[in-house]
Formats: sequence, structure tokens, C-alpha cells
Amino acid sequence: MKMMSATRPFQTDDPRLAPIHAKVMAGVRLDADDALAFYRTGDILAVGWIANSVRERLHGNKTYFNVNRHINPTNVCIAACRLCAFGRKKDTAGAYTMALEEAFATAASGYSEAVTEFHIVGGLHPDLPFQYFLDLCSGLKQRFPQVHLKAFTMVEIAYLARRAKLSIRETLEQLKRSGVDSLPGGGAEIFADRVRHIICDHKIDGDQWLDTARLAHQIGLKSNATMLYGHVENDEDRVDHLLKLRALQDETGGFQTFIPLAFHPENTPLQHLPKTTGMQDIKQIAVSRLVLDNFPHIKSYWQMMTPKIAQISLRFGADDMDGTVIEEKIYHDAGATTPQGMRREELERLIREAGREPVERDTLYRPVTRTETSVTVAV
Ligand code: V47
Repeated sequence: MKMMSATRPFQTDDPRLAPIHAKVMAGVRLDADDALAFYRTGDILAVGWIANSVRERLHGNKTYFNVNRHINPTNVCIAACRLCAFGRKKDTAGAYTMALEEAFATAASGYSEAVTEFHIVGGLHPDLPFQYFLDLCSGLKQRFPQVHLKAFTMVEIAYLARRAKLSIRETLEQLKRSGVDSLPGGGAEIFADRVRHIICDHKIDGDQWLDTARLAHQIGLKSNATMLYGHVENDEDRVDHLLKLRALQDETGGFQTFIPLAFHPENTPLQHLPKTTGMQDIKQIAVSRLVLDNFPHIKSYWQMMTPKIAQISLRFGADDMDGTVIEEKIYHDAGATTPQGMRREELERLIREAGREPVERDTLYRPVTRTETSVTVAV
């Protein structure tokens, strides 16, 4: 059964979309006006058709996932971002910081599925020394040498550098020597200052996020990139964010995956805002695939999207569903009702039922082969 759809005729009831479709088919780069037209149309099927044709050109029927575990060593954070329900002030109810042995024990729990990645992010702790983070990474590498460490957002890196009185480059180099293999995409939020002042006033600004990513890529660390949408930003802010990421990717080629993150307002100071809708979530996946023509992968993070929307997005531009996760905290503190983790078999079922072929990958998108007794990564 042939499940790919690029040969179906393109149809739209929105005259703005036909010329954009022609541009994509001719391999012409889309501009800000094209992206705005996507955001402003109701013809989600036409936008999805175009995004899906690009997705299938790049990845055919393959849909990637990995077997990973999240580790959040502390939720203590000086930043108090309005977007966040996870961070706590030091010594307040619910604040925690893992001793190193506790973090190693957390890493080991749920390890039975042969995890290939630890995804490590946390708050901006006012007292933890830089050495704690170096010891965390080297200790994890020593105990789990085959597991990839995808650790610390650009925001955490910039904060650690400031606290350790080191340059960002030196901070990244020391972390790399201690075992960090790549960086996750968090903390990017929306780059526009107007929005950042409202949702995450105390974080590094958009240019500093991009500069930190540039340095990471320059020293050979790949990273991801995210965009938090569905709060106080507008269409132009989202387009600006995507175009800035695309420009940096032209320069470094260091981004692997883009992950649009829908804002979950519950338990945050912005809880009066409505949740994103299915149309917004699906459309954001498609627009990301179309504007970020130099990003290899678009991830539909099931924890945030819900498994149902994430599954449908595999036909609207996404080629990756993230992983088993095991113990997600950031969205669950903000009211997410999705499960805390998902077994590999369940992820594979979701992918197959979307008519796609599941491919287990490691963090660098190399296929992982499993037998009863071993896990092999193709290099
Ligand atoms: O940076 C925080 C977001 C991010 C909320 O790189 C919220 O593979 C919604 O970056 N509602 C952290 N979002 C998660 C992240 C991530 C997730 C999965 C995969 C990867 C990857 C990265 O979560 C934060 C922020 O943008 N966030 N609070 C909230 N209330």
C-alpha cells in the first residue's frame, strides 16, 4: 500500500496560497509575507498539503522517535517567568534540588527500555556551583557511557557562564569535556523583546539566545530550537522568530530539529489566557516545516501536543515525535493531562496508524537497531 501523497493534485479555496504552492514546488525560499498568508488562511488542508509534500520529499514515510528520559535536577529558579509553572523560589513549598546521587538514581530508574538519551534541563539555581553541573554530566557518562547527554538550554548555559565568571565558549567547552553531547532547544520562547518582557522578563534576550546557540554550533555541539506560541505573541512575532532561526541555520548548520511548543497556561501567572486550539497546533507544525527549509527535522512533541494531535501532525509536516520521555515535569506542572511517559510499542503504534514507518533514532538521528539482547546505533 502506497501511503505517500505528493502525487495528489493541490487544491485550495484561498487564492493567496496558489502562488506560494508554486514557489515551494519550484524550490524558491518563502518570505515573511508567505508565512503570514499561512497564518491567516483557514485552508489548513492546503497548507498541510504543501508542508506534507516537503516532509515526504525529505523523509519519505519515515517518522523518527527515540527512547529517552527527562531529568530535571532542580526546579529552583531565580527567573520567575510568567510562562512557567515549573520554577520555584529557593526554600519555598515544592522546591527541590537533587543531590548528585539522587540524579544518578533518577537516571537509572526506568532504564529498562535501554534509553539512548538523557534530556537534562532545570531552573536557574542561585547557589549550585558550576562544578555540580560538570560532576552531574561526568557522573552520568561514567555510569551510562552509551547514553547521549542532551543537556542545558541556551538560557542555562548563559546563566552558568555568568555565575562561573567564564565566557560562554569556555562554559560550553568545559561542559562538552564533561560529557555534554548536544543541547536541547528550550528557552527560545519568542525572540521579540515586547513579548519577552511579558512572558520571561528575566531571561537572556533573543539575540543572546541566538549568540549562545551560534557558539555551541561553532564548537561542534548540535542543538535543537523551540518556539513557545499561543500566549501574547502575534503572527508577525512568530514569523520573525522563524526567520531568525533560519538565518542562523544558514550560517552554522548546527540545528537538528525545530519543536513548536504550545503554551499551557494552567498554574502560571498567565492562566487567564485560553489554551491553543487544534487548528493552531497543526498549522504551526505545517508553517514551521515550510519556513524552516534548512532544518532537517520538525518535531511534534506528543507530551505537549497530545498524542492525538501529534499523530495527525505526521501528515502536516512533522517527521519526529520525540520519545518515551519518562517523567515529564514542565508541562505537567502547567496542567498537561498527557501521560508522563509512553512505551516504545505505543509510539510505534501511533506512527503506524498514521500510515508512517516508525524509525527509532538516537539523538543525532542515526537509526537504532534492537535485538532481544543488544542495542546498535548505525554510524
Ligand atoms: O523552554 C515552559 C517551555 C520549554 C511552559 O530539544 C512551557 O528536543 C508550555 O524545550 N507551557 C522546555 N511550554 C521544553 C523544551 C523541549 C521539550 C521537548 C524536546 C526538546 C528538545 C525541548 O518548555 C521551555 C519553555 O519554552 N515551557 N513552561 C508552559 N507553561
